[in-house]
Amino acid sequence: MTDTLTPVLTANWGDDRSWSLAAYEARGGYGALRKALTELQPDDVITMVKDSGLRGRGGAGFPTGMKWSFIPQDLPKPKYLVVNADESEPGTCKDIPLMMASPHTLVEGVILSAYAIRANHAFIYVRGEVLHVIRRLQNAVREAYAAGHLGKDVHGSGYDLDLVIHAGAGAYICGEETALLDSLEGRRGQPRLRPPFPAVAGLYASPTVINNVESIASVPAIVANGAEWFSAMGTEKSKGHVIYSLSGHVKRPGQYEAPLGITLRELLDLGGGIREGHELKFWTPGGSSTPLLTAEHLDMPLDYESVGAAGSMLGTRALQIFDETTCVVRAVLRWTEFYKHESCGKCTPCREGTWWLVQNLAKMEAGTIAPEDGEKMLALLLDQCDNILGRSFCALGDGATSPITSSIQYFREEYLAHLTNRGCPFDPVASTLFA
Ligand code: L3W
Ligand code: SF4
Repeated sequence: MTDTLTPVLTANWGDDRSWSLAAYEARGGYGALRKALTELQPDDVITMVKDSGLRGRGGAGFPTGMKWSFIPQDLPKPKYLVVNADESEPGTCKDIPLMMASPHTLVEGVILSAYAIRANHAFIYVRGEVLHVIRRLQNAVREAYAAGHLGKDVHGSGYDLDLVIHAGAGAYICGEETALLDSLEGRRGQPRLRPPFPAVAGLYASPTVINNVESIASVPAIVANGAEWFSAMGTEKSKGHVIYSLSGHVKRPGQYEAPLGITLRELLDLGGGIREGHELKFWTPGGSSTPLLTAEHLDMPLDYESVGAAGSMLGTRALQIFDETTCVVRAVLRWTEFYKHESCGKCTPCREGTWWLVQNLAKMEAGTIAPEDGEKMLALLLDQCDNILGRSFCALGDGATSPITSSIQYFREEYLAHLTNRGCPFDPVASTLFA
């Protein structure tokens, strides 16, 4: 496994006015689009993406080319492409920097992907709070229309494409693909029952591909360099380069682009390591919806299979790093409050369950339970998680249980210490980044 960075999506982030069309084209931008329109049929692009091994970068890792091939081309309905740019998973900060630094990479990816599935309408659904990103994307779309990359008869190919930037209203649940579609249609964003999957009945009940920003932005380089170039990076089943968001108690937090299969130890070396004089206590591989891991997993390859075998999920590769000054119970309580707040309320296990989880975790964190009742409270928390996991309507409910069950697995004694100590045994100031 290589420990070197592989700047592809991030290659131009340091360029002067990297977000402008001129800077993007100066580096060969929109070359993949011209190649596709002159040399490739839509199905050729799907085959290329399939052969590359690209898997969805939004968290689930579903094979992208396979998803595109599910679109029923014989159905007499319009086809849509929707980009999920509702990045909100705690710790995840890769799509927003990508759209800020290089919006044209995404726009070119949208055009190639829409061409592949024969869609004439595409949407980028952006998280509502990030007005600066929305403006930057709108500017890129304006530039792309003016240059003939979008609109009627793109570069004389006979292919038409319109691209709309749509701002959400700041609800985490709208990152769930079917809630996103409801929101895009003007309804309250709540998950729909699947199947039918969006590939068959998505936006306006028509065949729709929904992919994450990073997945779509990966397409231009695959078309330009070929499927083999991409699949030569990564591991046997987890191919290519990805952006890891490194945050928390590290010296140089930020976005690090590297192949799938790199280890956290290697990434920490690139990020300058844990802050001086401290050591790793726990971390999330893919945001707070993925079970916590510890220092024993430092040398585990960060690919879908290895992280799954360790009992967690690679998710969005949001590596949140916590050193020994952090109270795991407080961190878990904070995440659980987030899930309770963001629960859309559609199903009982998640709506009621996250409320109960917060109540019980808060008591545990404050040490207001008798020490002899500690084991009973842990059993109750695990039982509540058991009644949410697999019984919720969507992944939000399941994800809410991950930090709780994994932290009890690894840090049971720390939970109980809150009770014998009659409160949190950690110094709240020591765990801040500036302490
Ligand atoms: C057609 C089938 N399509 C599956 C498609 C499906 C979707 C994709 C993956 O959750 C995870 C979640 C979060 N015919 C299909 C099919 N598909 N079978 O494949 O589907 P699925 O259900 O495996 O996952 P999901 O619902 O997309 C995503 C985790 O990601 N996560 C959350 C991330 C949050 C963000 C953010 O804030 N932006 O990304 C973090 O780990 O827990 O497990 O397109 O339609 N038979
Ligand atoms: Fe809504 Fe939570 Fe149920 Fe998902 S699991 S549908 S977010 S209440």
